[in-house]
Amino acid sequence: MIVVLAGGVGAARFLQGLVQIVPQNEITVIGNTGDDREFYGLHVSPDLDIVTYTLAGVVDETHGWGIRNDTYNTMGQLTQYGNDDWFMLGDRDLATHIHRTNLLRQGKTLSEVTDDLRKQFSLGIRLLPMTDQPVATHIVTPAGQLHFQEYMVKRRCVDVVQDVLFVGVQEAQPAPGVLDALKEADAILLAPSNPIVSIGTILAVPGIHDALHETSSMIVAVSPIIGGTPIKGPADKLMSGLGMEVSAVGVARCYRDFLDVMIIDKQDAHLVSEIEDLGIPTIATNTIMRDEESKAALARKTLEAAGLSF
Ligand code: FO1
Repeated sequence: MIVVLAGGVGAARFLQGLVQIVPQNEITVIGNTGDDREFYGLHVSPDLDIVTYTLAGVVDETHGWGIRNDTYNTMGQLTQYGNDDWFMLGDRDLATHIHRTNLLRQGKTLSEVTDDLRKQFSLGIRLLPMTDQPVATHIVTPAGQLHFQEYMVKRRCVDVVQDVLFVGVQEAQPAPGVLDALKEADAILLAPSNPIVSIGTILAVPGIHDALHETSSMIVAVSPIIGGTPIKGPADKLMSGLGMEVSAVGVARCYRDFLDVMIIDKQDAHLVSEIEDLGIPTIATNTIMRDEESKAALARKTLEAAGLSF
């Protein structure tokens, strides 16, 4: 079994490569739920949905989230009633959130609902939320403590980042299957996702970091930072706000106490020796996932780095 720790868009694209090489029933994805938030009383799980929609081939590729060719009639009506429109939920996407919320209110866990949605989209992978308990990523800024979606989507990352908090994480437990998956994996891959608010959130769930430290599986990470800039999202602002170096070296430092191999982009080949000085063997290759071929090539390289061949 290949286990992938995943955030949103970068992880979903990486997984599109992985499923070209590894049968879906040999892949377990552990997804970040720190971005989850209620909108209009509905439970929205952006990172789980991005993975599901992308692998199902229905994602809106221009955004990286939501459903392709969705309409926004409900949103339009809601704004006429005076509601906020900073978080755009398409009509078909809303059906996912209504369905999820309905099942949660009936007493199902987020793991059960996520599995139901995975089946609805005919995916063969196993998709586990990092936890079934509520955890919310908050960004501490001079303007106050903001939910991650408020910081990123509503305020477009303009606020200075002073700290990042995972509210509720101390009371959270890994979702059923998460620790066993990490223990029994043939390889554990950290997708090119934000090391603070995607992978970092997963690592903050009590027990997960220790499981990575203790597992005998090879652990390989792909840097989401290329040439000092994230491919997508605010990783640079979050890392610099927390006093970290915004580079593949900074990413490697986040994972240094359990990582076996680091994959960085070939543009950052000059950083290989610096990362290897941390005790982490490092491979420089193309990590820009432009098309299906480059996604598959990156997945293959990552599996090879874990000592696996398919
Ligand atoms: N991101 C935006 O920048 N603007 C949006 O209006 C927006 C809506 C949205 C709706 C559903 C969903 O699952 C994701 C959505 N996202 C939106 C993306 C999302 O907030 C972030 O990309 C993730 O949280 C980070 O992985």
